[in-house]
Amino acid sequence: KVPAIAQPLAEKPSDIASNIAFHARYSPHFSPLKFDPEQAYYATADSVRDLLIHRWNETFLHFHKVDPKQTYYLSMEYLQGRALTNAIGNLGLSGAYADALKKLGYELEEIAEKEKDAALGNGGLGRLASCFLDSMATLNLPAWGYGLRYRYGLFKQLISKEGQEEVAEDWLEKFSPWEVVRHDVLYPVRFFGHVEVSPTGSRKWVGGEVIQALAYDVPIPGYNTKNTISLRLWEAKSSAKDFNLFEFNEGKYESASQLHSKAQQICAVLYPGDATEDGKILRLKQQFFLCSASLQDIIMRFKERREGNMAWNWSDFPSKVAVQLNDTHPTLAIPELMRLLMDGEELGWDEAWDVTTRTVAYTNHTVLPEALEKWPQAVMYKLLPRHMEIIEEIDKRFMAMIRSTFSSMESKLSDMQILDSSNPQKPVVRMANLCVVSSHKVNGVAELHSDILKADLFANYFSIWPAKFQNKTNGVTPRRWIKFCSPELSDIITKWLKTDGWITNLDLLSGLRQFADNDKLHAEWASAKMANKHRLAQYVLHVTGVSIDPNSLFDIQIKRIHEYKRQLLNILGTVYRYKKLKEMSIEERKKTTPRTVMLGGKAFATYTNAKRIVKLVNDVGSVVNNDPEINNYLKVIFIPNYNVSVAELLIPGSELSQHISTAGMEASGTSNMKFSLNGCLIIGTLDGANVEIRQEIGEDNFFLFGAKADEVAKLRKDRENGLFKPDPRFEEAKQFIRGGAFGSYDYSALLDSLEGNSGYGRADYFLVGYDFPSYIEAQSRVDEAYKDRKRWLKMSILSTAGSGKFSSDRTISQYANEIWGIKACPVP
Ligand code: DL6
Repeated sequence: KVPAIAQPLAEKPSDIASNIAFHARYSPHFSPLKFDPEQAYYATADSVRDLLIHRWNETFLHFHKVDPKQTYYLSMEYLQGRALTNAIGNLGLSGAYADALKKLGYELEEIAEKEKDAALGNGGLGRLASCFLDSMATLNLPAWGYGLRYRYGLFKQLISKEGQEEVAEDWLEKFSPWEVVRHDVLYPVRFFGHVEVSPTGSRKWVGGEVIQALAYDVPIPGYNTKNTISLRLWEAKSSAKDFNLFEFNEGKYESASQLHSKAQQICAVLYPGDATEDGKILRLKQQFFLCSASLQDIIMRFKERREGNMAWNWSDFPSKVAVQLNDTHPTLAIPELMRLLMDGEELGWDEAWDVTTRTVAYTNHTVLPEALEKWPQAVMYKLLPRHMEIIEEIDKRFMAMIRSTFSSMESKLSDMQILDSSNPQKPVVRMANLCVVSSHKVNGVAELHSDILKADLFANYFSIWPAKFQNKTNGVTPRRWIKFCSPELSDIITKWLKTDGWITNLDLLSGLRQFADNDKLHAEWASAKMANKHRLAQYVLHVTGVSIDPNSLFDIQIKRIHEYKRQLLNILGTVYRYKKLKEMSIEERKKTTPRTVMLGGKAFATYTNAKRIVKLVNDVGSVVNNDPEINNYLKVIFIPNYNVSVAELLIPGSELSQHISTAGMEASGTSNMKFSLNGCLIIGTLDGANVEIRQEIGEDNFFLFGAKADEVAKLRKDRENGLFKPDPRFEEAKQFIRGGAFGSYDYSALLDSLEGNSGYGRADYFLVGYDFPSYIEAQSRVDEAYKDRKRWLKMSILSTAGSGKFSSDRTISQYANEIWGIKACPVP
């Protein structure tokens, strides 16, 4: 047992200041006696870490003692962003730390900006996982996250005349003060090799290469509670015995350290390109590495908590452990749990299958066919021979069950099977099918999306297992996404609601509805929004050199660049607006609503059309922003290197945000929730969570346009049959670009994707042309609404008031009650 310490931890400003000074001196990371802002950041983080470690240890001990059922969230992605402001805020020490730093000559905000974002994810799915961790901790739930410690997370986006350039983002360049390496938590993970069968028929996976998984823990503090949970990130390493000293001394440097470099590759980057076979093997290695290390750890903990108890049984496992698969990326957890139980713990198939299926649940986050993982069987056999045997057996038993129990479904078997060998040249494993067959619950992430899963993607499974399917509409943490990123607005809400209880019970926001017409609240609301707009304008000037007017309407679209998210619709609408402004007289222009259109987001490095969209936005901006006739009425900004901390500036400063995906294609969206929570109005389609947001905040407060999800298939067919007639305004906007209004770059390949009827296969698959007229008409309604300040402010307040449902606390409580069966376990 570690001896107790008598000294209390610092929570008063003067004690905190001396604790920071202590760390600056005695936890040195730089040359001695330097106390510049960066050093002050590390010393401050070290001092916060002391407090977190204390709570963390208590939480761990408490869970160990109580032995509650615990959830393990397996995710290949976490978009944590910065930790300092969040940790101090969750500890309730923002004021104390600000005062302490003042005593040391610094502002808290200045210090906080020195932290690099931890961007171990691509977009919505990873950020959702991070919001979920915050809610799990805040709700005192016994739950942990598992992920990978990528050396290089999401790339840094540079913008030049050529468009987007990707460079590695070095979040660990110095080190992260938020992780603790656990040198005692180390598991072997095997790849390749073969299966050995003993004379008794038992099977064992042997040979191949074995890499060690080492745990790095990141503390996740709950808000206003002692509970502090873990995000455990695995790092791959080889051991000294894998280093061939003899070969090295012979000058064979590469072969001497082969396994070292293989280990390094595993966690080198988030989502390595998987177009080649080597790329596929590396990505699968990553996925298996996460699953195997996490499950070995979970089983170890299950056993450790049963030490000295002779009466336990493996069938107890699902009453102590829930494993949630964040999309199909950690699907290999299913055959790995089966393998560990059968080959390691000597359970029979039926018992292992019963334990596995009662433990694992799966969340689907996409219906896009290209995002539904299918791994070549040949690659799987090579890398994971024992797992392929298990998957084949699951598939065989599943088909036998369908034939015997649901014989009417026999004609659907080829769609439902896990192994798809319809193309004998390229047989694949369908990971989503493996998840559905092996999980006790399957959920979508918004009502519309879950309905589509039941009616379409997983319809056959739904017909045999209706009780397996659920909806869990996504949510966002109100701590990061309003309380800490918009403190002015938060204080106003607390003042008018006469409680800050809304921070952990977001439904209380509905209490603002009664004040939606109140002039005094309007004045305070407008002033907080204006302060946030000024802050954002300063940032835009800093990163782009363009000055924007805080009195113009701030219109923002920030998300990954993808054709289905339709940034192209936004920019074509903006081009149309620009052209119309050019055609107006000065007097007419003066009557328009001045706009600043901001777009931000990263395009996947090999996604050509997405990169062309980034370039187009930048080219349009260069022309519009330098056009002296127009730039008082319109500005177009591309925000470079969009990430979590940039979102924390953009969202509070926004007034209109665009969530304009083709209906039926965006599973949920979560930035829509953050915007409306911050009193920003939405222009959007009936897609993903937009549908529920509109219901909650009221139809009158949402600028709706576009085709509905159930119309999309017919519209695509009509188009193929030559029945689509483009609106002249759509043609005008495209023609303006083709004519060279925004420079000499040839945009025809991008614009051609919006043309044609049949013959191209996917002619305007995303229906930009079809939705264009209703989009610009909705934009005109926005312009009119903005002119009426009182009406706009009321709509803004009602947006915040109607956002209560979209707290990740609500989402996580539903997962806890309806999927995991876990209960709060607060540290006394
Ligand atoms: O559920 C979180 C997030 C949703 O809000 C987005 O609508 C959805 O696109 C995203 N899905 C993915 C899927 N990636 N893969 N595979 O990122 O999930």
